[in-house]
Amino acid sequence: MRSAALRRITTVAMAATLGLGLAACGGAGGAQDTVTWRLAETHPGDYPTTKADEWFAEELEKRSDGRITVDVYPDAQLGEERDVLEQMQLGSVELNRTNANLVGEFVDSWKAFGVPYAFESEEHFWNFLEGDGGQAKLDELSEMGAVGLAYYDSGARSIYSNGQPVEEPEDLAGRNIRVQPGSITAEVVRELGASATTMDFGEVYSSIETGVIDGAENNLPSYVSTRHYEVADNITLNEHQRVPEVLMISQTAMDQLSEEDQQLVRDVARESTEKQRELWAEEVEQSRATLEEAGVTITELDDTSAFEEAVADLKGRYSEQYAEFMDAVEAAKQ
Ligand code: GTR
Repeated sequence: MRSAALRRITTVAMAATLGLGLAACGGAGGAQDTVTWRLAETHPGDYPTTKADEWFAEELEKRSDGRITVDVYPDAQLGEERDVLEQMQLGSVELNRTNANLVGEFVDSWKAFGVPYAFESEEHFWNFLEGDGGQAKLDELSEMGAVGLAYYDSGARSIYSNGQPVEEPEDLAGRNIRVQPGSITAEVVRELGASATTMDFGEVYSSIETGVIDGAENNLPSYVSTRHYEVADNITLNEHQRVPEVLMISQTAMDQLSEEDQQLVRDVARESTEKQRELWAEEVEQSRATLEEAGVTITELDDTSAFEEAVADLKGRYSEQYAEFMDAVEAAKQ
């Protein structure tokens, strides 16, 4: 495992080097003839989000007759998600696929995605994302100089750890659970009864292995692809949050294109959602099979009410703070 400090230095150096290549060819002012962009992805090449990024890149290159080239950098090659969000603002990364929880540090209203048990089901979640509520959230990304292009599925997040299986919130007492930077999940985890440590994704495996933390929370595909199940072998499907993945582009990059090409970028991104959702559904099934084969304890709950009750006050507070979001979530129930 690379150390955090080393990773950061590598990231900065890489960003600086890549930054030199920023000036795309093309005429002075206005739309450029051709552009080459970088797309940052934290997951490995065979993960559903990465495959959707690749699909987006290939389709865009084809349909723009080569005017738009997107190079996908998987495996956090351009840095951890939080660092990439900063690099986007500095102009050294053009496109980014990130999890909505991370965005909260840059656009406060995006913390709303972390409200626990906001969505009743996958159907409700997608109804929201594909409706006016979802579009309004994408529009809010202008606050960080970005254009929201599309959502990808990320299922529901659940808690995993080593030690005895967790059947009720009380069982979480004394466990230290890693959460993503920028989100309200630390508070959610604390209300559930555990302690919480904020940490970059790439540091989680070694931190569980060395006992710095006891576990983390995520969806099944991430739990499997990171191999966290090797060091934290029980997961409880308490599903405290449904947090989408988002594909975004910096406004500066978008402004390099003609109106038509901007529309093409939007269209192809939207279409890539369909692709990603298909891949996602397959991946969830495969992940489950991998976990069962590995002997991981998957604790299914008859209902999540004990967990929901534990976070009810917090949910009430944040629902008031993000009332507009929660109204749109409510409206998406039909
Ligand atoms: C995953 C998400 C990643 C990353 C990760 C994390 O579900 O796809 O982008 O945010 O969670 O927990 O850091």
